Amino acid sequence: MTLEQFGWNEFFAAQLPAGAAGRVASANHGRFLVWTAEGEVDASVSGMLRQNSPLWPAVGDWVVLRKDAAVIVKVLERKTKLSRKQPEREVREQVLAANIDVLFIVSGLDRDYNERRIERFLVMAHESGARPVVLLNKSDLANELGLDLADIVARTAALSPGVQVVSLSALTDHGLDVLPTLLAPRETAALIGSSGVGKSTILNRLLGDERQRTNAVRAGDSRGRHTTTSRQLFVMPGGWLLMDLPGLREVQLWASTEQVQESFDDIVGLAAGCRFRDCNHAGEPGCAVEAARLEPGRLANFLKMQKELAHLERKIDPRLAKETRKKWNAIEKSVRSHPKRKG
Ligand SMILES: Nc1nc2c(ncn2[C@@H]2O[C@H](COP(=O)(O)OP(=O)(O)OP(=O)(O)O)[C@@H](O)[C@H]2O)c(=O)[nH]1
Ligand SMILES: [Mg+2]
Ligand SMILES: [Zn+2]
Repeated sequence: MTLEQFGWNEFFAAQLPAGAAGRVASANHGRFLVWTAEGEVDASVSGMLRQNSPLWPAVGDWVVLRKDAAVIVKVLERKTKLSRKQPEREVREQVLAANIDVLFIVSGLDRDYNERRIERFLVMAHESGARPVVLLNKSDLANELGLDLADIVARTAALSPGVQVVSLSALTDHGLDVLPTLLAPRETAALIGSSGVGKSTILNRLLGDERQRTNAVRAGDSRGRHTTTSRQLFVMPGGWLLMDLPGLREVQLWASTEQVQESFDDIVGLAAGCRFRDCNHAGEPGCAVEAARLEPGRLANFLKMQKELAHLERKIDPRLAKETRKKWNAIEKSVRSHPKRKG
């Protein structure tokens, strides 16, 4: 194999004109499987890197190995990185995957389908720098569930400007052949979504091999059983790369408030017409956003993510804390008083 077959390109070559690099294909308790031109290496991380956690390798990273030793000494600058706030830690970024060109946000068309969760994944994708594509899997169940596929695809596409939505079935292979066409040769994609949506099944079908374990969802609520437990990269037929990820239980964002605005350009566009420039769209007079009568869940989710990220920004920069506290208290009060929609 050549490094190009693992996704090596000018972006990385510019950082490392000479020398041997490899790509992290999987990680397991501080051990990293690294693909090099000479073969797979089971590598550890140098003491220097160990002390400098921002440089900790993630799956998908390009790394430099010590000469004649299976030790990672350097992580190359990332083209993109998929991050979330580390659960249970106040302010720590967790890089889930590096150097992803296309992010497949997978949702099941069964009871997993949740527009608010898709909106959240879309913010995460936009922040990452990868191109998001939403995959609505299990289309074979549409009839049984009484779903109008075209309608649900259109509704999903309306969640974010320009985002592509593909309905497919990993069970019948319907729509699967579209996926490879969404990438240029040697590009890398990753599959994210909740447990049980069929990420590993999609990977297996595209690979033509049952390489990843899969598991039936619970009958009552379509929830998965967290079958995949580690992130892993695969070379696909046709020369692209695909990463399988464990189902995400919770997605706490690691992004900026601006990033939320980029994902909700309808709300930002409407906000230009609000009477007050600093309108919170939460009961102020002359609010164009509220007047537009968007789906209430969408506005509430926008405000919720803005609030969450403003909180994160304040934690990172305590000087912001005082300024914004008042504003968000007002929003919270108003959002709470909005009737919640079921779904
Ligand atoms: N009906 C139907 N079932 C599917 C489809 N794709 C996957 N499944 C089933 O959904 C269940 C969960 O699939 P997995 O591939 O294990 O899901 P996953 O997203 O990898 O789950 P985690 O690894 O737990 O995150 C399995 O029983 C699959 O057979 C599909 O298109 N239609
Ligand atoms: Mg899986
Ligand atoms: Zn407003």
